[in-house]
Amino acid sequence: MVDPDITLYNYPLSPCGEKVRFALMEKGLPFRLVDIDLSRKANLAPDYLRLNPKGFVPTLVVGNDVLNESTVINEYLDEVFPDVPLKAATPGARAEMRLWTKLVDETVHPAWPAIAWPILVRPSWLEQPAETVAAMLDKLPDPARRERQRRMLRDGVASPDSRAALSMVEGLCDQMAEALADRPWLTGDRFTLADLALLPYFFALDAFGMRAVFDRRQSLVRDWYDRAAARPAYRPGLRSHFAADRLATVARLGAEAWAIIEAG
Ligand SMILES: N[C@@H](CCC(=O)N[C@@H](CS)C(=O)NCC(=O)O)C(=O)O
Repeated sequence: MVDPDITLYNYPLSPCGEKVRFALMEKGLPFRLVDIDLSRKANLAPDYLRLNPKGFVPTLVVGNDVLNESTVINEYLDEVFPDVPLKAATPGARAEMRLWTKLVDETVHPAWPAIAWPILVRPSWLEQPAETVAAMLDKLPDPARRERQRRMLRDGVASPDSRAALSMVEGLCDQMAEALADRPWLTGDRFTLADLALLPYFFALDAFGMRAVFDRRQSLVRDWYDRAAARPAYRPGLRSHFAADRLATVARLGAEAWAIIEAG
């Protein structure tokens, strides 16, 4: 078979983009990776907005198909490239799988920027002139998103948004532990789009030096994460797919954020 023509527009450590990248790796599909630098708002450049009108990563281009929305993209990938299946085996388990991906889309991801943004983006914004930052904020089309970024720029992880997001992660861990009580993966014996949807958030917490958030809370979630990160698709380990200097930077920034969180 001729290799499919696949391009992923992503920003390293952005969970939605990584979710799609991990799915491509699980399926052993070759792809080109284009970095969209969110810290410089490259996602709002007119050429990129033509691919993704909401100005989000990821975008996946497969031949003539231009795809947005990570959950939709992963379902598409599983349909078009079914050789390594990533959907649960039975209708009941597939329904469960979709409840997890729905939870990620509706609850986990909307809260997530309050943890990640202060670490991944805020430091570089603080180094820029106030007018440049104001202009970047003004470009954001959604007023609620714009106001949250303003709050997080001012307060970092001390913002109420960040505290609420960490409680959300704790509740999520409890829910996952319930599901994992009698099985290795969230919907059964097979690693599915449900596990894939959550893995990037846990990887990011690990990369930020914050895995205590789930390690301390639920050993079943800790073991799930270690099992997932060691899957053959990511050999020699999930970390090896991220630039070492980027990981070192986020670990340093994460440690500073964690000290503020722990001080409460
Ligand atoms: N529902 C979308 C959400 C995508 C999304 O929120 N992407 C974030 C990165 S994880 C983004 O591009 N943010 C741009 C910004 O904050 O300006 C999906 O699942 O693809």
